[in-house]
Amino acid sequence: MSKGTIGILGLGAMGSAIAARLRETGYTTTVWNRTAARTEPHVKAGSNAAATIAEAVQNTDIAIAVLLDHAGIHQNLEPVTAELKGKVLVNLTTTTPNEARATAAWAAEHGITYLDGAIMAVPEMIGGPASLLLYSGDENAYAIAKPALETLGAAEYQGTDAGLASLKDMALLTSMYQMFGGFLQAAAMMRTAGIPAAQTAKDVTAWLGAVLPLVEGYAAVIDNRDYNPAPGQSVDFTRTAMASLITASREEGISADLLAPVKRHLDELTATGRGTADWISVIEQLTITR
Ligand code: FVH
Repeated sequence: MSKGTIGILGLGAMGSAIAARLRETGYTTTVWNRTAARTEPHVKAGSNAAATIAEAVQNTDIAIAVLLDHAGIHQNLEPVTAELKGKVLVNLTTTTPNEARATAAWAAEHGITYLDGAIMAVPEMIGGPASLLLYSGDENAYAIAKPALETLGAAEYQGTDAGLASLKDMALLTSMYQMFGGFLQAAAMMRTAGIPAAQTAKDVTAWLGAVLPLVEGYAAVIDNRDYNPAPGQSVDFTRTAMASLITASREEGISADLLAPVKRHLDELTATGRGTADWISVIEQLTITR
């Protein structure tokens, strides 16, 4: 027995994985894609294809949008506000927190029950144990869509501010890219001695695995904003260490551009008399006045 009809708007790699998973778990799916040919494999697998986005929305209880970006969302959904009125719209397109909030405000204006989402998974992971999706926005939308959304991966509701899922997504991706940047720096340094990246990958994985749990202690200090006297490594100590890393990179002919910003913040803390504070007080340098 069908559990309800879900419209999937956008059949790129991610939209296709979501449509397949919803079919597999017993949902009736209506699919729409700008390039209509992309609906064909889905129709063969049991989905209904809609010729227009309006038709896709009309025939669904819940519409899930998985387009490339925020601009595409508004370009395609604004003409179908009448069809979306009174329905649940889940937007899984990656956007910034403020873009998510803007879409939520637009949806509210048009009587659309809006939930924003962020996917912490690649298409192959959808429906698997490691798949995590973050949601924020209208609580009622979340309650209605939850059974379907839980088939895609673990579902975490962040709160009624529609920007929260995106904020967490962006924060986690930021930490990921900074970490991968660290690996690239390490691999570039080791390559100067003929050590292949495959070896450095193993070494970095072991090293980061050993030191990563330190962030929990850092978090306690940050939450108390209790940096002085330093419970851990001081600004002055870390500044010296960072200077060595920068010099070592440059001596091997490797740019230190990825390291320099942290050193600049440490320099500023020392220059303003905060050299004895814990080095993680760098976090206070990151807030810029808006
Ligand atoms: N793929 C991934 O690993 C990541 C994981 C984390 C979350 N992202 C986000 O998911 C959104 C969709 O990503 P995708 O992987 O499906 O992306 P593509 O395969 O490139 O497909 C893009 C779809 O968007 C359609 N599209 C693009 N621009 C427009 C537009 N102006 N109007 C209508 N549709 C548009 C495109 O249609 P077509 O090119 O086939 O006609 C595809 O359906 C994305 O936000 C990721 O950041 C995925």
